[in-house]
Amino acid sequence: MALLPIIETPDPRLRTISEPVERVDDALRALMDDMLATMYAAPGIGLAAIQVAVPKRVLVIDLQENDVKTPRFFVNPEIVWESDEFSAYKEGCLSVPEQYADVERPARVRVRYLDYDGNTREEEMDGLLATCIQHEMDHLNGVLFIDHLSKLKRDMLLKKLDKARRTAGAA
Ligand code: GNR
Ligand code: NI
Repeated sequence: MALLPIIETPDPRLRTISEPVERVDDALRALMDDMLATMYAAPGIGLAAIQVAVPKRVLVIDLQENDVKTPRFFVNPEIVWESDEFSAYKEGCLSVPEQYADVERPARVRVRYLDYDGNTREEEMDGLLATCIQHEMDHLNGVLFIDHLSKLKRDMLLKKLDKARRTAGAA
């Protein structure tokens, strides 16, 4: 297993539309294992392949509730249903480090995907899992959580990020 470098905004590769996976094979499973290790090390609760500069429709999630590891792997995920009801969650992103803002998304979604073994599955999700998979699926389409904010809020957040980076550089 290897830890992979996570790319950060404004890296233009984060704007890539990732390509569907043709088959779930050992090479793809090796990528998913490396993504999971990278996500745990970050630490984060989700990671899309494009965040490690691989433009494939693959993502990993582990909410680690009660400190219990429950890795989940999603290949070619599609939202087949979403609730009319929305919920807001304070989101962050490993590619927009240490910046947080409220984002509203459908509270529940039903997702079709291929699992670690390449089997088709469908699952309804709510709560943080629903928020997280929508955040990760946005990455597959080149979208970041800051794109859901008003221009004013986005610009303020990016300015704070810039300032944090400059402060870190001076230290
Ligand atoms: O670690 C992460 N935490 C998080 C918190 C709220 C909503 C979404 C996330 S995903 C993020 C990791 C990440 O950047 N995934 O793309
Ligand atoms: Ni993210």
